Amino acid sequence: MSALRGQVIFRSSREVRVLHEGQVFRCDLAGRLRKAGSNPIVVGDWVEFERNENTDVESDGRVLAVEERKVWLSRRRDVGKARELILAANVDQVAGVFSVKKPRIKFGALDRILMASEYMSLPALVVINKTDLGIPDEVEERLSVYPDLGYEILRTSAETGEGLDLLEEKLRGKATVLSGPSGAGKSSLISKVLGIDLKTGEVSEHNEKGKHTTTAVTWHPGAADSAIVDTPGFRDWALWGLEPRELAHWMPDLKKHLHDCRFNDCMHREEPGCGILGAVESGDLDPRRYRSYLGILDSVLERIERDR
Ligand SMILES: Nc1nc2c(ncn2[C@@H]2O[C@H](COP(=O)(O)OP(=O)(O)O)[C@@H](O)[C@H]2O)c(=O)[nH]1
Ligand SMILES: [Mg+2]
Ligand SMILES: [Zn+2]
Repeated sequence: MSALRGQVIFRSSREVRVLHEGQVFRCDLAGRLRKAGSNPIVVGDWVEFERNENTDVESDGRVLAVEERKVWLSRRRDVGKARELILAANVDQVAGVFSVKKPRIKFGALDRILMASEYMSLPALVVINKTDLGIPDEVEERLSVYPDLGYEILRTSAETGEGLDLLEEKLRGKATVLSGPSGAGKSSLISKVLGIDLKTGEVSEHNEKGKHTTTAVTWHPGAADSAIVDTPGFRDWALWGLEPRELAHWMPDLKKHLHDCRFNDCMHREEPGCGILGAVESGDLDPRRYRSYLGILDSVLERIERDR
């Protein structure tokens, strides 16, 4: 029996669901693919699988091999020892999804998601959801730097439908991975855009972070080769794989001034002749983005120290 080709749309410790010509096959993994190790098979991977001839077994088939990944979005795992968590592979773009309130947008997390996207050369956009709750001026002001950096901002409300047509247009024909804190409205937006009914979570008053309702990454196929990948929320979006010395390279507004630094190994903190510090002083660089860089640099260095 010949092998078939399909794409992983879901995986748990027990099974992998593979989409092949519009049909979903629940597959087991060949032994060597089940072995621990980091991210042997992730949502978005293209795989070779075979169907089970034997109808007595519960699964529909078995994954034999995983094709090489072209591109993927990673962050660092929230818990346990330092490990890469690949959110999704073989996507075309990233959308950082945040809400104005409940939970309130954290720009540090947004900047990290954008940096991880730059690192993988994936285009990224910013979705600000829950516009029905109003966007404070201070948030609008902070957001205003992003379009110039190449990140389009979409303002949506899954509640009232505002901005959903434009969101749908931006997602059409592409595979997009959504990442953002729990409760921002990722699953609600996907439900609305694709006309499906995903479980969404209530955000309790005392816990602005919201409940983790989406517990596994899921690839939702849409019309015409489009797909939206839902991912679980996070406590703290931590970067994976980016070298501390190169962090500024992944922030386009900082990168612009790198060639002005006197020293090659400048970390842009208080080194003399730093082009980035100079740009902050002359007003060519948004001081909040610079402070965000410093915060991210600190946390990356701190984690390296802790992992030692
Ligand atoms: N007011 C308001 N609430 C929303 C909106 N979108 C989602 N929610 C609510 O926010 C909560 C979290 O939504 P969910 O889609 O589960 O967020 P996720 O964790 O990012 O997937 C749910 O109670 C939703 O009903 C919105 O645009 N406006
Ligand atoms: Mg969700
Ligand atoms: Zn510098």
